[in-house]
Amino acid sequence: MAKKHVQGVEDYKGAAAGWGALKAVADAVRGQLAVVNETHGLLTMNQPHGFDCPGCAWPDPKHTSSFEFCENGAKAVSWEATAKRTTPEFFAAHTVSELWEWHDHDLENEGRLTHPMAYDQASDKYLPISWEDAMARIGAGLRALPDPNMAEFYTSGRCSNEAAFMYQLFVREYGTNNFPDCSNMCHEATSVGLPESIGVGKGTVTLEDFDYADAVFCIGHNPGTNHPRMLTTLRECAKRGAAIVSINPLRERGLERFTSPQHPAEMLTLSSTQISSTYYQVKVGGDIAVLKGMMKTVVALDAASLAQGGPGVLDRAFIAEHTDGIEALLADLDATSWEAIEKSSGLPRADIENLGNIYAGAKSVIINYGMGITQHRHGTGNVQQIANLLMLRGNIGRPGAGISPLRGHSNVQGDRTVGITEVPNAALLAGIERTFNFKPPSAHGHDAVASVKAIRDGRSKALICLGGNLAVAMSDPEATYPAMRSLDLVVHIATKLNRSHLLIAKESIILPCLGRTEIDVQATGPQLVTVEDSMSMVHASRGGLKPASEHLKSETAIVADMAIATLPNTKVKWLDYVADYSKIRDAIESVFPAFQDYNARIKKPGGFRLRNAASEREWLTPSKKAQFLVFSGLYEDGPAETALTLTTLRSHDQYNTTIYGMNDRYRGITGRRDVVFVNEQDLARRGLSHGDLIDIVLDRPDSAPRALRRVTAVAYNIPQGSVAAYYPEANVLVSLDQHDLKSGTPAYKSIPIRIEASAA
Ligand SMILES: Nc1nc2c(c(=O)[nH]1)N[C@H]1C(S)=C(S)[C@@H](COP(=O)(O)OP(=O)(O)OC[C@H]3O[C@@H](n4cnc5c(=O)[nH]c(N)nc54)[C@H](O)[C@@H]3O)O[C@H]1N2
Ligand SMILES: Nc1nc2c(c(=O)[nH]1)N[C@H]1C(S)=C(S)[C@@H](COP(=O)(O)OP(=O)(O)OC[C@H]3O[C@@H](n4cnc5c(=O)[nH]c(N)nc54)[C@H](O)[C@@H]3O)O[C@H]1N2
Ligand SMILES: [Mo]
Repeated sequence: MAKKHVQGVEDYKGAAAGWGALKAVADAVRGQLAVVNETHGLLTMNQPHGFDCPGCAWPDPKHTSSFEFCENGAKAVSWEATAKRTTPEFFAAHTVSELWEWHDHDLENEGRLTHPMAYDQASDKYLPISWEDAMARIGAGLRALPDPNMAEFYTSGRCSNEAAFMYQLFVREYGTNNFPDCSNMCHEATSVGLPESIGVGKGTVTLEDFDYADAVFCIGHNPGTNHPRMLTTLRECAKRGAAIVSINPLRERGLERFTSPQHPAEMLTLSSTQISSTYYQVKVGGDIAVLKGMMKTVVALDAASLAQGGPGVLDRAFIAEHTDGIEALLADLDATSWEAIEKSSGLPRADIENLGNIYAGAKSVIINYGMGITQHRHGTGNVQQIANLLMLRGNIGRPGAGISPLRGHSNVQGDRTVGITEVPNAALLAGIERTFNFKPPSAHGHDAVASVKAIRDGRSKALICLGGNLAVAMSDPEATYPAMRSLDLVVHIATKLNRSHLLIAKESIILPCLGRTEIDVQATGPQLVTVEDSMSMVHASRGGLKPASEHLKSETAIVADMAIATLPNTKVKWLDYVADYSKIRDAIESVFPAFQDYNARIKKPGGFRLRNAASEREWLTPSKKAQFLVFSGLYEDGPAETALTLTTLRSHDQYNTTIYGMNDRYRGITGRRDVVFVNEQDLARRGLSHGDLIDIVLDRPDSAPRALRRVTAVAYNIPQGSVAAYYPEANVLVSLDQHDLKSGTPAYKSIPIRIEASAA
């Protein structure tokens, strides 16, 4: 039977990228950029002397000789380098109550913020304010708090190492470790899980390792949309004959087929490269089961090989010399039945054994993963099972092998490296004291969820946001929005207007900053900044465009001004650092010796790699060995047989809470986001069908009723029991208490739900 036609819903038949992507870029650029900027902006992206793309944290190839084309990078750049402006006249024309009714896309689409603004209650409008006044109010507000731990300092992962370092220094001298950051909602399960397993909280591979891998696994990430430059790497792996295996509830087009814009032959002949050689659609939340099943298969293959007098399949030398805990892992695998694995993963045993065979048959394996792994109630457990699987065959710390978490924001990893953390270690604290002569606080601070709870409960009264859109990114708007409105002071350092800025506190201030594409001139001349990608490469980024407004300041300068305004007896020579960012890098090097010769090493195109002990098989765990860590049981998100689990996704036309447009090309959605992807049989079983208006209702007896109402059901190729909807709309269904038990990462991808027809 032909599917009923639903407005804006079609099957997408093409490969990823190709001409469709070129057209999308042309549209994006035409919509935003000043014509003069067009070529300059895009051509200097990810070049040795240009700026780092604010899109994603996938590394740049060593010798970037020509413009590396990426549709979503181009969208990110044109969104920042837009010719549109959100001026004081704009704010004069619209009350905050009126703007609150606008769509998130329309708020940001007004363009770049141009002036510092402060909220005026009498008119319900943001009015211009001088930088001096803004800083005086911020300083007074922060000094007025009885305890520095009553302020929260959020960081979104776009800011440079230099700005992030200055920020954490200011906040620690002020006296708190309350550093909620976007990483807490993203790869915290990695930052918490991997140190326990392998002693470092970062990926162990480099881009070169992909040249030597025999099998590359992609679990729970969507590179065609979120890390498009990765497709070039995967394409090369596929061409070379490496196995590429995807484990994902959805058949994401970028993981299936890719037409490379870098390769004219493919473009002109309308051909494409098949990416994944094997693709299994796991149930949402079924990854621990798949990983345990794969490990069971490897162990069984090992026994069979030994029985036939073969060498075995486990890397016994690696396990003996480098690891602890194999016995407990083997016992757990033994105790886990195939029946339970099949039920929890939604995959037949034969498929999982096939995955195990591919894994065991490959000499060197890389496993990539993203939010499909981390944003679960057991995200840390997920991450640690991936590490276990790799360790069984010594796939960590040698060429062509390793673990590869795909980080989110372009500098989220660097921000962490230079001190944005709510749990400072002794080395960081000692480094600050040694370098700056004050004693930073050592008590653990708040992560993102804890900060919102503290605000909700009135324990925190001020919030400073270095970028981002915390209230919309965070779970539970029903709790988060009123919490934000109860604050005494909110400051947003931002490039564009977003909904978080409209959650008005007693005092609300917006400070407009330079973006990465823009020239940053300080007292000693134009400055460069540095960033760290997903693979620990640190390199320089220099903006080339004229700033969007003459009133903008750099994030680094804004942080310094806040510090000066807040800390009358500061020990730090803030203005010297702002005048010359190379001095900030010297200070970073003094606090973190891993940045040895920082200023010299970033002169080299491509920069340098921060040492990663695990990739050299040095294990910074208490026992000095890598740890096999048991996750007991099989994690099933859904409480009952008939229950559904909702995962939340990014569309192809968004950057987190930034909605560029209403299309999701590869999933066949045009002009709308109010859809939910459901298996056809799950619909039928409930008397529903493709195109019906439905409500998604949280199915947790211990939680207040929550629902996302009147969304259109799309019958979609997704396993039974699994449902998908867009982030951030679906955040109404996630309570602040639904998060990974170990890392606090909100469980945005394991939401127990029911679906029902909407009331007429
Ligand atoms: N253009 C663009 N680029 C971006 C971003 C963006 O929004 N737009 N965001 C940036 C940021 S901050 C981040 S963190 C990254 C995010 O990059 P991704 O990790 O790719 O992000 P998601 O869209 O959340 O996609 C998660 C993928 O996991 C799958 N998935 C969902 N649930 C499960 C599950 O239970 N198991 C498995 N195995 N898979 C599952 C989904 O089908 C989807 O393919 O991208 C970064 N880059
Ligand atoms: N349901 C659900 N929720 C999620 C997720 C999910 O998958 N599902 N993903 C989570 C993840 S992985 C993340 S990382 C968070 C994202 O959370 P955030 O990082 O807080 O959100 P963004 O949408 O990236 O922030 C966008 C805003 O950043 C500002 N901005 C842009 N560029 C710059 C700049 O250069 N400097 C400054 N100062 N500001 C700038 C603009 O004002 C823009 O409006 O959301 C999380 N929330
Ligand atoms: Mo992220």
